[in-house]
Amino acid sequence: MKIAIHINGGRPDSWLAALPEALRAAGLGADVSVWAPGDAQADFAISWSPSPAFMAEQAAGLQALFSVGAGVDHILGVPGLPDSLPIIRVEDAGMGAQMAHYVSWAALRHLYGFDTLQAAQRERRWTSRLFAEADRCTVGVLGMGVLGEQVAATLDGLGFAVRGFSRSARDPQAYIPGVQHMDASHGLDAFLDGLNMLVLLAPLTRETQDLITLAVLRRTARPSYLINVARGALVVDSDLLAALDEGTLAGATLDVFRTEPLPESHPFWTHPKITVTPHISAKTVVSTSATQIAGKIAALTRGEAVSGVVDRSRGY
Ligand code: NDP
Ligand code: OXD
Repeated sequence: MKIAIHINGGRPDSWLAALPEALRAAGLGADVSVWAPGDAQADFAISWSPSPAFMAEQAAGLQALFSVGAGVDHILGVPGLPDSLPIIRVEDAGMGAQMAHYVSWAALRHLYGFDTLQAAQRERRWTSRLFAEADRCTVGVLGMGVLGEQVAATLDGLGFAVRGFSRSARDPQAYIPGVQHMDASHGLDAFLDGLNMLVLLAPLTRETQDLITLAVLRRTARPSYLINVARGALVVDSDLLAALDEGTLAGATLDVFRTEPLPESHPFWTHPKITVTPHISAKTVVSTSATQIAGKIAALTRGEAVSGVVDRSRGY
């Protein structure tokens, strides 16, 4: 079996170190190498943002293409991707806990007004503030998938009032206790109504691209707070700035952007109400992801079905 690693624009070293051992542990012997143009056909590939050249040479002969991330928008738009090629994404593998920590940090920081307190410290000003009441702060998680559910459960554990939204319905009897779930049948407006914080954790698809407009933000409580850990293109940048300027939003913590790295001239860098982090809210943990991928390759070679296969019609 031949496995190609193709981390376009990134470093493949850690995958090259972890994958052979993970495959051995799954009972597979394989020739694992970093793809170079002209290489022999691989059976499986592991990739981030595959290049059109890779697609042209390898895609048609692959049994499956594994995304090293939870999102797959970096693969779906690449020219030359065959319709029939299964794309399989990383599911959690250590990202859920990181995401829960990051969102909790951003939510608590806003709830307690830590930025204001820090500014006061710089001026040696003793500032008293109202007690922060998490249970009176409603946080909405848009995208209740593998990561969103962990974020919602963690926020619930911290005492926030939590609401989640996804495309499909959930069984209310069997859902995360304390978390109110809504879906497309309730409508997005019902989910947004009265939210004090909005967390974006839905994939970038035809449906979610440019979903977060000024009109959408105005449906939340005024002022609310935005935390985007999904993809930058869910949000219309100019509408986000307008929402901050008019007081619809008190602030935003943004980990993802339309163009990454965020261009030096972008207004988000210097906006006093925006916190920018460089797409670090949940990094792929290579060791656990390699184990997960190796397990799925072993299952596929036995003819078994695996989870995490992207539904091309939905786009995630
Ligand atoms: P999942 O596929 O498990 O979950 C996606 C969720 O979004 C599902 O609940 C899905 O609904 C919901 N959803 C899809 N379309 C819509 C829509 N139009 N409106 C409302 N909800 C929708 O993905 P993960 O939880 O694993 O990952 C989510 C995203 O997080 C990734 O796609 C990626 O973009 C981003 N990410 C960012 C990282 C970072 O470092 N910033 C790291 C990792 C991921 P349903 O349940 O009904 O299918
Ligand atoms: C991912 C990411 O999709 O890191 O996993 O953004």
